[in-house]
Amino acid sequence: MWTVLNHEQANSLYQHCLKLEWQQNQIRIAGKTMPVPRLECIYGDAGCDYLYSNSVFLKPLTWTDALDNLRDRITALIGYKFRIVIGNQYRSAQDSIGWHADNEPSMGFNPAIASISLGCVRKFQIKPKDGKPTDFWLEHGSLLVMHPGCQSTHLHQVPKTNKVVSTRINLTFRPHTGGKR
Ligand SMILES: O=C(O)CCC(=O)C(=O)O
Repeated sequence: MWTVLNHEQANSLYQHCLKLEWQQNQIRIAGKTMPVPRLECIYGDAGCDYLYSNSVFLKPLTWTDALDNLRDRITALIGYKFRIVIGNQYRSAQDSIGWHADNEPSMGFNPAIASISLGCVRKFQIKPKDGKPTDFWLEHGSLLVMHPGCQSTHLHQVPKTNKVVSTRINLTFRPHTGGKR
């Protein structure tokens, strides 16, 4: 994890992101439909539809200039190319994402995923599938990269917290191959 946006750049991107088209999606788990415990949005290249957990279907909106510029900047830094960005907005301590791997077939085999954090610092945990978690505190303007292979061997989450928190926004830049390996 490293800081890629200075405070001013991170503040301005955070303000931009607050105005994105956030949705309250519903997810189906073990036969029950419930609200996803965070808001989500998706921007990306035309046709890069995204389905996760076999129940949440996301259709990308056209890139905003700020998100497209950020995509180019991340690619220049780390070399990986991205076709969509999924936003997560954690409004409160109860908003979260449980243990999972980002292994949807639409991203192809062994995707690289780049994750930008904005706003309140929250704990991000990553662990080998049968191992112990490592904690990262993802700061305003930071970039975390999950390299190819990570989604096959590891799970990650942002747990609920007892701390007093304000809004956090996360942007995950992802490839999209339409299911081709
Ligand atoms: O909010 C984060 O840092 C993680 C988001 C995440 O795990 C995901 O979008 O799959």
